[in-house]
Amino acid sequence: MIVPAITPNATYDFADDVRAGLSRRGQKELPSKYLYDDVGSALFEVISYLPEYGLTRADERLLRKHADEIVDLLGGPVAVAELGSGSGKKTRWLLEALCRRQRTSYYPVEISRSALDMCERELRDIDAISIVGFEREYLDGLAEVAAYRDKDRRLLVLFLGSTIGNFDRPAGVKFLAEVRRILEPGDFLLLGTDLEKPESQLLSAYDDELGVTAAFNLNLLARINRDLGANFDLGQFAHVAKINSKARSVEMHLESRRLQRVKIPASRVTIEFLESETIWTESSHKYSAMEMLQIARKAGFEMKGQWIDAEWPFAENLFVAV
Ligand code: AVJ
Repeated sequence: MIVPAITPNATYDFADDVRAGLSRRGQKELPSKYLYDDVGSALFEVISYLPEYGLTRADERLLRKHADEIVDLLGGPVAVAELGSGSGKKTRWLLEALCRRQRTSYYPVEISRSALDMCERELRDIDAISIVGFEREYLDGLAEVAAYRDKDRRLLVLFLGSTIGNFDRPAGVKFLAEVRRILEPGDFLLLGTDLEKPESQLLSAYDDELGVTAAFNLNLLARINRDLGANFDLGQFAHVAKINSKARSVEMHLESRRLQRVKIPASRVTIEFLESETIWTESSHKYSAMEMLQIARKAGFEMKGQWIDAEWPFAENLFVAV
């Protein structure tokens, strides 16, 4: 079952956000959430299989290996809400471990309808599960789940795949504090965070040999062409991955290969790009295992457990709301 989006025409927000991001003086930028239309979500799925990009596989290995231990730490029945379910593939391990003990409700919260459909198809065969998907922004969806919560069950919120890394550090803490405000003391947050690693490894993870990440990034311009009637010439933009050492992040940009003008009718603007000027499309922040303790505390949680993958530095952090 899926609770559909309330806003029937999200195209207007997209047009406004594109105008705002590309009209900025200084660094042009586009919100990374728009990378995930149907094409973008499918391309990200491919990225997760690339040898250079170990993040998703590390996340899944940890969940598979430690599912029972994580469930033990919860100490009783929970309802599960997941922010950004994606395909639902890696969540299976945790849901199976929970459902072996008792009937469990699973509420994926996703802005992508196709991702919700995919995740429902992927997981509906699990015994003793009931799935209700919410086609919502993360915090709106979570607030809705919380409003209908069963008072004698804790809520377990999943925020996997290091999606938190798309926020800069202060905004990440603020987001987690907002999650915390929707929760009750004793509720849980399982947070996946990609850990710091050598620059060369990060650069190949975000600029792979096959060019899938380049396609994923360029698809944002293709999407603006499709949805907003723009005339971006994709051959005139190059995918670039850069390390930001100060922010401890990897950034993706789209770099204009020459001076050019692009018309975006639905946003009612024409944008000029200088040669080599970039559009900043995403940041992926990298963390130290230790700093997750402070992040938990700043956001109103306490660290209950942490698991780290040996092959690809990545941490699964179990927080409890205080
Ligand atoms: C899904 C946001 C975690 O930042 O690593 C993959 C997205 N971008 N390759 C990430 C992404 C380029 C990914 N997240």
